Amino acid sequence: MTEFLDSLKAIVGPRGWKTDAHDLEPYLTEWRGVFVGRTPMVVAPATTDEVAAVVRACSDAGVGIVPQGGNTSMCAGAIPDESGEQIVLSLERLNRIRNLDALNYSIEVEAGCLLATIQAAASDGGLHFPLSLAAEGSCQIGGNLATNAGGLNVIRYGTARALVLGLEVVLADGSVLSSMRSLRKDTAGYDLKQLFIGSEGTLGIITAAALKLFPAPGELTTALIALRESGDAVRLLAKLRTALADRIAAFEIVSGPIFELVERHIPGAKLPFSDPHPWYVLIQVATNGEQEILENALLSEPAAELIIDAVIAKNSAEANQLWHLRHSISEAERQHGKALKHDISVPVSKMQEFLTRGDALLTEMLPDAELLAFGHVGDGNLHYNVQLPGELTPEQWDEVGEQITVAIYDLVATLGGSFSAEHGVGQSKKRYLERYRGGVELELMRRLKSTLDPRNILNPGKVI
Ligand code: FAD
Ligand code: 2HG
Ligand code: ZN
Repeated sequence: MTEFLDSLKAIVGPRGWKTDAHDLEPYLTEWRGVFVGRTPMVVAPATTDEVAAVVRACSDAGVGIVPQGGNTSMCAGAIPDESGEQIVLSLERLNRIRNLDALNYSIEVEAGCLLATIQAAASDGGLHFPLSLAAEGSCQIGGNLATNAGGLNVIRYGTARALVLGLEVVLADGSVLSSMRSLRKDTAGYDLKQLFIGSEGTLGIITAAALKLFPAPGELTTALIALRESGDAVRLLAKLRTALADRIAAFEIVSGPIFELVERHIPGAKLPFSDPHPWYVLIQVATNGEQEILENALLSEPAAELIIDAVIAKNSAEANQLWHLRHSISEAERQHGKALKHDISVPVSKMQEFLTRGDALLTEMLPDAELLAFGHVGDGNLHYNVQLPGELTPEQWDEVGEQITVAIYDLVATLGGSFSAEHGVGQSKKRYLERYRGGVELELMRRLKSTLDPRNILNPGKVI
């Protein structure tokens, strides 16, 4: 092993590796702290050629590589296993913006660029990169693409996949596949880049991407709306879409108990209503200086009859305060304690049925469980998280937790949905892929994996 590690050190140079236990620690613990892995070394190549050389060396030695971006995965996808034999390959030094082509509305970036850096570069160029999520200050574009991240603005712009024009990927044998073409149209053969988007580092290592940019959205207006029941959020969206069409940039649902957690755990967080309400929707609309567009849509029937109360942000400071509440949810939930995370999707038309049947199911199985639900209504994607009663032993927690998770996922499957909407499969959801994506679909995934990574060195033990 020492000789092998020395060969990696020689490829990346003195600034490109870490072996000290204290330095390795942040790369080994996932965001929630539930899974912890081990590794002899983190390598951080600074160029695509260095990534390729590291992969070739690992392939020759049969050593597993775990690609890591910002390590914000919600399913323990970016940390090594406990064997202590897998190398972590951090993309953090591969972080240059290669080119912004304003006329083509595109930007070429390296995989280790922080999402927030790309948003800022687009904005500095007078344009807009719409992918946005609470982890945007620490997640990297390579990780976003490897997980096909969703986030807050999917309703208007689509998931990460929809924002990709071209990709550069290091394959398992160390060869470099480049489709860095900034084209809107290209029907020359198979669209190979799609294979790597959402493959969670198991089919190749993304080293760069050509991304779509959009016109700056102009003034955006945010409102926080209080509702009686969750189904009203789906009904409200349908009604507002008629009035506002694709001006709606975000439409997020949050349950009352979730915002209570945010107020309890996040210093300074305060809802703008005097009384708590059962459900809330946070909406963002491109109003282009005409705030009354949103106000009128909310005040007129049929939307108005669904709304108990609403606050429209008067300026960007007030809007930021409202979004701060939304961005703080995962952190508040983490501080509240271990919860079952269910990142599910169903067709939007089935959301109401899912919520009604899901609630009944939880009440029947474990009346003391606390439902912590929020999510992206327009995408049919709910974070249907569940806190189990504190008095359960760890063994009971695992057993009861699994029963509840399977019951929820079974319901999702019955409604034509997915057990993983935007966070991926990683380690923690691997067993469900077998259960819910069997047959030809899973068989083809396995064939792809063994064709593209015959020695199983790319993120071994994840997804499949
Ligand atoms: P990592 O966590 O480092 O890696 C994720 C996966 O991608 C791993 O399997 C890893 O091996 C692989 N990978 C990373 N980089 C590469 C690469 N260059 N090439 C190949 N494989 C690679 N997700 C959403 O979809 N929507 C949200 O709204 C959202 N909100 C979040 C909020 C918080 C507070 C947190 C902590 C996470 C959130 N996430 C969300 C989950 C997470 O998927 C995203 O934060 C992000 O897409 C992961 O990027 P990352 O750079 O941290 O990737
Ligand atoms: C979000 O929508 C993220 O904020 C995180 O996808 C979800 O913490 C979660 O469960
Ligand atoms: Zn989400």
